[in-house]
Amino acid sequence: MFKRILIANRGEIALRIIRACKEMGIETVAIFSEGDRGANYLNLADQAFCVGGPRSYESYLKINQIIAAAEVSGAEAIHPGFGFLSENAHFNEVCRDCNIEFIGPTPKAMQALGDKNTARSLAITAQVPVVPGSDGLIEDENQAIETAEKIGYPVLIKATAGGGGKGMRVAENREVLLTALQQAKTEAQAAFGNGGVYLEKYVLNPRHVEVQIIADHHGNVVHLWERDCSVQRRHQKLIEQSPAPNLSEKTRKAICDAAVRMVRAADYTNAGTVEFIVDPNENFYFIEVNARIQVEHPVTEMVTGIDLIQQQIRVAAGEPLPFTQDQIKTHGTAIECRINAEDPQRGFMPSAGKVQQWIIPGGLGVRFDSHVYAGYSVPPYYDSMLGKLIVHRNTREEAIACMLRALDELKVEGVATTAAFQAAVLRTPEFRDGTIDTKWVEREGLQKLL
Ligand code: MV4
Repeated sequence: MFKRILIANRGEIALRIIRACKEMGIETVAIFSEGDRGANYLNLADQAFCVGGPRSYESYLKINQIIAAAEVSGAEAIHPGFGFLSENAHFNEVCRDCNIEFIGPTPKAMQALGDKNTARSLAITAQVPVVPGSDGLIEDENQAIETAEKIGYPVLIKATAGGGGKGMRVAENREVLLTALQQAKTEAQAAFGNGGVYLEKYVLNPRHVEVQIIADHHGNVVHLWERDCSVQRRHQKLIEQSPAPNLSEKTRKAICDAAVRMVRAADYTNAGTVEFIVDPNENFYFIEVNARIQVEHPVTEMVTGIDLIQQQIRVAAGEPLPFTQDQIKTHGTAIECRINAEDPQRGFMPSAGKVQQWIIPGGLGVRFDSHVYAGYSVPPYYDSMLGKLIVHRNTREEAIACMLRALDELKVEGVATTAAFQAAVLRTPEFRDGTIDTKWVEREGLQKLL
């Protein structure tokens, strides 16, 4: 087992990893930018190194600075968290070349799954359902037209180097297809240095259901059931929950088994999430694999009782998984609200500044993962998430009531937060009935909710 782990991240996920390490008796090395100097969570690490200026490209993305901190501190492994370098196969490779264990998949698996068309091909070989679409990348206009005619409009043009909603364009009909195709390729080339695109039939109003998996280096792959992340705005998830409401046991099991097949086909190890979309008839389709721990991992931790960060560390240290698939049961319902420093009354505009008052909720089944405290200044350089409010109760009704009470108990002065918006969503019959799809927030119009 590792004696010392460097955490190549900041904020609440850095604190989360510090907590996991402390319980395992592993020393922690934190890194921070000038924008995070003095943040309280840094005091919980055994060592902390400033790796550069406040902007991400000056610090949290500076591979040489991070590797230097790992070498100076004697860290044997690096946990990348999410965002930043967490899915950067080059960083993954540099760590391993420097004899530092990267807590995550191999560079090869990360690279393969980072290319969305390659991932789609892997899904097909693993007999995982994909959306009807092109057979590989679109090489010329005729192929695009023939494919679109075959699968039917509207079609989605997707950048193979994109993902997470980046590099996607809808083409409603033949007239707009070719211009949309050219625009998508140009944008992808500019944004990702790779203009490769593929086509898929556009599945209307899908739900977003993702499956948590973890795989060790001994051939064991297990799923930790699913999360529904359909309450989102412009690809920003706002509320996540497990189990997915309104999903038959049959489909639930089929999606989770498909996720395991996908991970095996990709020769993937450590924690990852296989993302699907589910249409109104419960047909589900593979979309992409997120080769990292995700923001919403606590939802799965609450219903399974498994500490995912600790399992990641054990897998990276070469240990076999301590459980088999039939030992992983879920209990109750968990719901997470991402509390962002954004103002829903002003188009979710980021609201940086000093947190004057910070009173967080408690009580049965309430968890709040956050690095924030009264007097903390929210830096404007990074994403706006202040923390995650997670509740876990025996039934979905109790979990909704508990989340509403907890959101009302949260008192933040000094920055605006999304809490009131999430409370409004939780009060709707659609949320209670589990009929919200990924377009609902935009369709409903935010103002109506507030
Ligand atoms: C789709 C889709 C509908 N049809 N693919 C791609 C990135 C991933 N995170 C979600 N993606 C989607 N892929 C097909 N063939 C719907 C989504 C999707 C989505 C698309 C646009 C805006 C918001 C969305 C939220 C969740 C899923």
